[in-house]
Order: sequence, then structure tokens, then C-alpha cells
Amino acid sequence: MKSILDGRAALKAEVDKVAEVAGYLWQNGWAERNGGNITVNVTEYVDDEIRNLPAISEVKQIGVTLPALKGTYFYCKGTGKRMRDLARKPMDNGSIIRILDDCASYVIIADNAVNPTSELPSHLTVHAHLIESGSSYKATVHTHPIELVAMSHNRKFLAKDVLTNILWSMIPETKAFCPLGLGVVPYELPGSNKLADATLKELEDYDVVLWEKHGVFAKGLDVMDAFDQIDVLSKSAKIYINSRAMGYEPEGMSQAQMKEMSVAFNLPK
Ligand code: 2HA
Ligand code: ZN
Repeated sequence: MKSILDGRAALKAEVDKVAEVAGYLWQNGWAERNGGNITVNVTEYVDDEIRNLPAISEVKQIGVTLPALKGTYFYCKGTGKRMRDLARKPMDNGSIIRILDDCASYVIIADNAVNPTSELPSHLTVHAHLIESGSSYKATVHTHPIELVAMSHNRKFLAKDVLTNILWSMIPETKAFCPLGLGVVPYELPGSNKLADATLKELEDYDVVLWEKHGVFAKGLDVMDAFDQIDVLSKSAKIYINSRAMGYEPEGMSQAQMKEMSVAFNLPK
């Protein structure tokens, strides 16, 4: 079957990265059933031929008006689709959409009429803010990492930057590769506007935010970058939990050692 990716190496490479990350999410046990979402702004890979492709769906409402998205295109995981299936067949379990000129509606253009994620309004709202702020970030990922979600069930970890400091102190790389730390969004109903608004606000200060008793939401330069930041935080959470399972509170790197990291790697915090 003909695909929009045929003969478009750069666009295909982006979708291939989504498929690779979807496989990692499944292998890590972070993506049960249809859990999680990925959206990527692929506008920079769109040529005139793509701009002229006919819609393969009716016009659908986003639910919000986002002027910054005029003329943009996104790869979106399909609603109800499984990450483990997307890993093998990204264009059967996701689709490419075109935002229409009213900035409030969209159509699917390729390859199949797979309806995008139910979380589309919140993902697109984040993308609109990224564009407005001149960010070069192009990807958003939502997933359910076991250890980080487990830690979100303890209220003492939810105060500002408590978890950030614990996770940074478990292994030097975590601060180097997730230099803004982990924001926290108190529990809200999945898919709700309240969850979207709280996430958007927290993403002003962090690249990854923890949704209490649910999962994480990350933004990144590309889907691999968003995944890597979740992965290093998750690694630290595993080290913390393994230490506790051996019967002790892990010592953690000292504040001086973490400061030394910040100077050596020119980190913002
Ligand atoms: O779309 O994980 O929270 C599946 C989800 C929503
Ligand atoms: Zn979820």
C-alpha cells in the first residue's frame, strides 16, 4: 500500500522514531492496553504535494482554538490504539493531520482515517505554546512509568522539587540529562481541561511533569529526547526503590556533589 512516507526520508525518520519509542514504552511496561499518547509536529517535513493532499476524513473540531497552529501538521497516535501495535505499524495506529485555517478544526490526510488520540486538545495546546514561545521542541509523550507513578502515591514526594532532588541525587546522569527536573501536577481526571491547564502551566518550568497517580507528560526536541528524559528519571526512581527494598534510605549524592555537576555541565539549576 502506498504511504505518505514513501520517498520522504526525513518524514519517515520522524515516524520511525515514534515507532521505536512506542516499542520502548511497551517493553518497559509503561503502556498497558491503549495507555499513553505521542504527538509530533512534522510541519517542517511537509512539502507542497502534502499540502495539496485531499482530506481523508470529515472536518473535525479540536475543541479549542489555537492560532499558533495555522498551517501545521502533526503525527498523532490513534485513539484506542496500542503502543505495542504502533511500534510495528505506525501508520495503521496513528495518522497525520492538517490543522485548518480556522485553527479550531483539522482533517486527517494520511495514511488511513485513524482518529487521533482523545488527548488531542491537551497535546495540541502544548504544541501551540511551544510554537508561540519560539521553542524548537517538536514532540510530546504521555506514558505510565511504573516506579514514578508508584512514587506519586506518597504525598511527601509531591511538594515542589522534593522528587526532583531525590531523583537527581540517585545517579549523576539524571541531573545532566533532565536538567529542569520533574514537575508535579496534582490528580485530575484524565482528558479533562483541568489536567491540560495544570500540565501546560507546569511545563513552563519543566520538560517532564508527573501526573499524580497516573503517569508522566514530557516535551522534547523530538520523541527520542522526550523519551530519554522520562527514562533517566525512571532509572533514578528504580535505584531509589531498589535501595528501599534492600532495607535502607539511599544516601543520595550530596548537595555539593550535585552543585559540582551543575558547574561542570553548565546546567541551569
Ligand atoms: O490515552 O493514557 O491518559 C491513553 C491515556 C490517557
Ligand atoms: Zn494515561
